Amino acid sequence: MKLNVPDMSCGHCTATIETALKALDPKAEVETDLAERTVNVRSGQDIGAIKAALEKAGYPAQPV
Ligand SMILES: [Cu+2]
Repeated sequence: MKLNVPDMSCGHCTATIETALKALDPKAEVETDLAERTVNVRSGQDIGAIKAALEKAGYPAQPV
C-alpha cells in the first residue's frame, strides 16, 4: 500500500518512518520516496495499524 506523508522532508524522517514501521511489523518491506513524500509498505498489518504507527511517530499519513 502507498501512503502520502506530507511531513517527510529529509533522511532523518525516512529513517524514523522505517523504524516505526519495522517496530510494528519486523517483516514489513518499506520504500520511502522523499521527492514524492510517499511511503510504499508491504506488510501483513492493516492500513489502520500502519497509519496509527506513523501518526505516533509524528508523521500523519493518508493512503494514496
Ligand atoms: Cu526530516
